[in-house]
Amino acid sequence: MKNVLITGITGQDGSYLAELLLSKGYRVYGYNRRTSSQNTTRITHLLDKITVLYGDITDSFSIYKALKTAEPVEFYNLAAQSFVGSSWDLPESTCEIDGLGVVKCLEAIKNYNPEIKFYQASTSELYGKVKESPQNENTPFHPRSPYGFAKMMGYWATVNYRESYNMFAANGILFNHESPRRGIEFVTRKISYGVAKIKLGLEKTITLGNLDAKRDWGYAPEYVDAMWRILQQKQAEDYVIATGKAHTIRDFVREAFAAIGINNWEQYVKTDAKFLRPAEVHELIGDARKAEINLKWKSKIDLSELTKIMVNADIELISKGEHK
Ligand code: NAP
Ligand code: G4F
Repeated sequence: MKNVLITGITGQDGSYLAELLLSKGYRVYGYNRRTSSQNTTRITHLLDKITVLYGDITDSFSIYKALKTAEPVEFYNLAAQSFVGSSWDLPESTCEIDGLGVVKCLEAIKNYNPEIKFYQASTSELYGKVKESPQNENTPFHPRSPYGFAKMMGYWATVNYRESYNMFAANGILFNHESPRRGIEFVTRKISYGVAKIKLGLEKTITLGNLDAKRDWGYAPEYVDAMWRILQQKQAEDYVIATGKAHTIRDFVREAFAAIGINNWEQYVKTDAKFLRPAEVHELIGDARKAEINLKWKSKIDLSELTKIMVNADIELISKGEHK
């Protein structure tokens, strides 16, 4: 049986990746930071199948200890302060976690066992003010937020440890991917949750920021499969993972309301400048042809299906009286 270590196990992707790797027969170790109240809601159903180790990727020794306990063959670094919006309020800690934290993981692996394969959760936010469309593995970066420039350090650290020490270290440059497990502060979940509340008569409107931004949205369970495939290759390489289709926030809102049979969605949506960002990433669209050829990976769920999945899940959640 192969052992695997996942940082960010309590997050959206960590929970889906843990399910996938358990189904493939891995022994899963998750790395979870200490919080004052329990934050394991996304992995409650997995707690008797995985081992949770306490640690924080800003704390090198805790990473080293986790390696010693888990003895992983694969290490997926999904831990991050992942909300772009908060990164302007938390620029230093975002850099500590999303930038330096990656260096700490790589150093720990290099010193403990450089044979461990390393996956870094890189992001389309690296492209920021885009230099070409669609974006592929060779498109130059221009990050537009503390989150973006912190992740840029993580990206280049991964490339450099691969080139300098011949380690199997690879970046997945993932475009936005969503699910019913998405954090409530991200725009897709904010919309699906808001639409579900409107459907159930609990709310009258949703208040959003920039409706014109475009994103390439996929379905998270498909994207964690791409992560695994990246680490199964003969050679460590970086991959763009995306659907190849971009839609505006307005399109997402329209589809989400259509899922509950409402066409005149405009009367339910307000905008407020407090949700605008100091610098916006206006349009992201990925070219995942390299992944399609080498990894045999392609996204299947389109925007209309994605919004239905998310809105229906939120209707069920709220109806059962459960929290976001
Ligand atoms: P998420 O739901 O916000 O999960 C982030 C995880 O990181 C949580 O488990 C969180 O723990 C953990 N974490 C935060 N700070 C930590 C620290 N100092 N030490 C240890 N763990 C820490 O994010 P996600 O959507 O699953 O994304 C997973 C990764 O992919 C992130 O690195 C994100 O930046 C990247 N990414 C995401 C997308 C996307 O569209 N979802 C696209 C590209 C890249 P708590 O539960 O304690 O907060
Ligand atoms: O849902 P978002 O907050 O996601 P964003 O900024 O694209 O970042 C996500 O995807 C990245 C991959 O590209 C990940 F690396 C990152 O970790 C995260 O998962 O915002 C999407 C867009 C933005 O243009 C934002 O300005 O939606 C716009 N928006 C409009 N109204 C809003 C709102 N975003 C949020 N969060 N809340 C709003 O009310």
